[in-house]
Amino acid sequence: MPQFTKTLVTTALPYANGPVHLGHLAGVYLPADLYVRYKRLKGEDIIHIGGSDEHGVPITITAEKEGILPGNVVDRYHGMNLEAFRKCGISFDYYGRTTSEVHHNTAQDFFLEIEKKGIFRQKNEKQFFDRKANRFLSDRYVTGTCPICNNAEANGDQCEQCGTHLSPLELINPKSKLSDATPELRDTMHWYFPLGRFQQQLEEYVSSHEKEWRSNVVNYTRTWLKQGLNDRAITRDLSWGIKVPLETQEAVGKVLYVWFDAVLGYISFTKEWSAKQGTPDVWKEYWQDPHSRLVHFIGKDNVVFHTLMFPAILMGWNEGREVERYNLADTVPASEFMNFEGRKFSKSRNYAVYLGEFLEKFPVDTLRYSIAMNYPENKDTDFSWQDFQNRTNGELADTLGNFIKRSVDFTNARFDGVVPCDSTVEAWNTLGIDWNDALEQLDRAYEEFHFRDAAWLGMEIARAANRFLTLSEPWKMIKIDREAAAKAVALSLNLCHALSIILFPVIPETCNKIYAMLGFDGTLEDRTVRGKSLFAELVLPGLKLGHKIRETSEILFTKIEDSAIAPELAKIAGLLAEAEKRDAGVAEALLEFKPVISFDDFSKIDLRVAKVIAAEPVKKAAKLLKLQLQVGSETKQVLAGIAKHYTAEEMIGKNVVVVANLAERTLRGEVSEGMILAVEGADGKLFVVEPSGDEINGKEIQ
Ligand code: B3M
Ligand code: ZN
Repeated sequence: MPQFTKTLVTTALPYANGPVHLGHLAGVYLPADLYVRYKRLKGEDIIHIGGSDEHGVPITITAEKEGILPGNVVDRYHGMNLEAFRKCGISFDYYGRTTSEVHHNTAQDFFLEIEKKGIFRQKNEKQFFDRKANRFLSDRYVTGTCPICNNAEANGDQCEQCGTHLSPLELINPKSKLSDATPELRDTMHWYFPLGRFQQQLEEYVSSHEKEWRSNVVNYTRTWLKQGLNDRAITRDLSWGIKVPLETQEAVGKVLYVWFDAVLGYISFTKEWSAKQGTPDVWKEYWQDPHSRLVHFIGKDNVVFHTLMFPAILMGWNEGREVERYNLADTVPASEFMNFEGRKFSKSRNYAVYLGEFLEKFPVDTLRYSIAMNYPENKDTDFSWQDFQNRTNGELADTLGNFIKRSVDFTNARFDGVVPCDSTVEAWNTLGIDWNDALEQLDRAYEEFHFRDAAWLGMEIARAANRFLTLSEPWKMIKIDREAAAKAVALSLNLCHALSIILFPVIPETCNKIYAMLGFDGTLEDRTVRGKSLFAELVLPGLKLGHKIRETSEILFTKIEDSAIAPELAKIAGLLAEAEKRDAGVAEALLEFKPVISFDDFSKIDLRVAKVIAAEPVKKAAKLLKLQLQVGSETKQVLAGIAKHYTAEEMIGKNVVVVANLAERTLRGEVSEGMILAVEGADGKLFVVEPSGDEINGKEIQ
């Protein structure tokens, strides 16, 4: 691996339209903080840049829902999230906002540079316009009936019920969310970024980095590359956002698409950090010096924006430039998701634990530790209150806390609070762990983003230390062999010191307490100096004969009683009961029959028995299967939203019932000439209606 002199770490910018929860912390901010704190301990030059994503439709929709201005929404949640991160000990070097002037200028500069080179394409397209509100409607502002599953409240970009990605033009009975009016189609012009123009460069970029990337990151990225990259609209008709910086008529009312601006926030915020330090040009060393390393921490849902879009935007800027060329990401450690008590976090259903709320009840390091031990590195993991309680009581309190307190108290009681002798390297090896090997493993765990391993290895050392103290029994030994007891105490105190450094990335507040109990002034942060590795010093005992520790100890972790967890468990039970009621409500609602129709209306529907003779998945539509049906002497192609319930192979040979005279529609560029009948069973599973018998093919249902 090449030697990097500097590292720039960025963390995904959370939308400032709601409070951050445990899932966000687990996937992005805590792992980044562990990495950054560890590298700082090693004396490396590393900065952590983050901030709020304050533009885009998520913000304006929240504002409209609450009847306030978008500016008020972002002010509220930016402040709230910044405070939550501070309480969680996420040590950002800078936490910016995309509404800042520096950011607006940066994003507009990028737009102009790429526009000047003629890279963007302009396209006229039809878009819904709300006459009452006098506004073009971007995807999320249109709602209507899903053409796949008939959900009457599908969004213009996606149907939440069946998950299909949609365009507003595909919705049946489209309505404006602003006024409820039926919108009309009008021509509008948008700027497109031609991702396909960078296909080859991106392939080369990915090929040269993927060895270092996690398989989920490679898979998402490769899937996109394989499908061929398309033009992406990078402007929107919205009033909230960064104005398209052109004076032309076409630019009126247009803002940059939020993803185009958000990723550039990483650059803007590094500039702001740099200015705040009083060195306005230093940001360039992190972005433009090829020896600096760039690492994006994100969740798995943001992968392609960071491995394809953002690099392509930077390639657009770099094209034809000799100077001020930007670095592309070296690695993108994207996490899987952390669930909560077996279910996905859901902001909209309030099924979440928000950070601020959590920290009012439990100490920050219990949270950091428990999340680090459940880091969703390569599969989804689960946070449960039971696991949280077990880890806090068994590992933090009984193992670590107990070991530190016993060591400090015994030294004060029997050795006047002084390290009674020097400890030797040989003594470390009596612990039953190979010390050098353990340190190397820890280093690898952090450097390769295996944070669960890192936290676990740290606790293993605490376990070994605790075991050592228990077995060597210096409180008994001192009566017969004071020297042997002194050795055990010296080693224990040195282990306390080593643990304070080893566990510092995971539980910094606690480690500073340990450090203070060992008699040091200031914090471990104060001891971190660029160019000097505290971690490397751990190969030797750090506390010498005569070192004076503090006279008082403290209990590092109090045990969490069942009674403290009980209200949390009750709350979950309540939320789950509510969800069940809601689901039952849906079932009841279905029994409210639709309005009566005449016999003539019914007889217009031509229902036929058909046989599936071929079936295949549909590109970019995970829910759809493309079926070829034999209906008597005719064949029909039907797109059915059943791919989550049946494989293509399972469908072949089945008899189905098809609405044979339904008007043709085009979905995902494919024609669908009918619909097949299916019914939803428990848990949302679909069952297609399957009449049996070969002789009935093509027959009408009556
Ligand atoms: N705000 C999406 C999200 O919160 C988006 C991330 C931007 S990172 C530049 O998932
Ligand atoms: Zn749907």
